[in-house]
Amino acid sequence: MTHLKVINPNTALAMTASIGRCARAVACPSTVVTAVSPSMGPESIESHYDEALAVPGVLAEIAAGEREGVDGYVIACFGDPGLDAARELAAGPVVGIAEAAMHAATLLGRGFSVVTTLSRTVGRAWDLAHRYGFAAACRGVHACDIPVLDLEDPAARKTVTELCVAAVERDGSDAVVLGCAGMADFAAEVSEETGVPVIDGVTAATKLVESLVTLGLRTGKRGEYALPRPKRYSGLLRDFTI
Ligand code: 5HY
Repeated sequence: MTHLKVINPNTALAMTASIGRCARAVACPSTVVTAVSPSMGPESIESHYDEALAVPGVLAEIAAGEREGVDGYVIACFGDPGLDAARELAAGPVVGIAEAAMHAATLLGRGFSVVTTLSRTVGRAWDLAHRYGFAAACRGVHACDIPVLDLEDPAARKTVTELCVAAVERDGSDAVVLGCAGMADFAAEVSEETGVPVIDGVTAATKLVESLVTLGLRTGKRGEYALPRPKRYSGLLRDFTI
């Protein structure tokens, strides 16, 4: 039995439930998926400030997972908040949904388009494309300008789908990456309309982490991702003392 923990770094429980359903839908029968939101953090992540304040909650869930014997983790927010710090803390593999989706997209074509939420998050998506080595493959990042928590509105699906169709035309891309965990269950519909593979990071990351665990592969602990040196943290962060 493999135990995966899918962490939605925002505190929107309806979104966490939807993320959990999507992850369980693709996980192996022998895999147990726990989907959680931290007890602290922003209700949605749409800025650098939100992202920074989401990280302590992510790390608290990783620390709890280490006590629970979790085998692998998914960070289910397209900014991949706290990914490096989470990798330092966790023994097992940790994968962010942006990272997983971009990896998958480059296995399915030469170029991909990203469709994300607010325009102000476009820069972050490009940062991650560069960080992960996919800047050349990323043909464009497009914002639908729908706030994260409004993606539940049925009209949002139509808007996102139309933007994906336009992005593929404009970018000449072979695949689409959905730029928010709140779009996790849009993929099949959007793929129908665009005629290209559409990658949702939640399911891509779930299968990637599950595969790494099955292969017995874990984060390298010899250098950068070794457990942080013990030290005191003060104030609101005193409980993060290692
Ligand atoms: C996400 N925010 O996947 C990101 C999407 C974004 O709360 N979950 C969020 O807009 O960056």
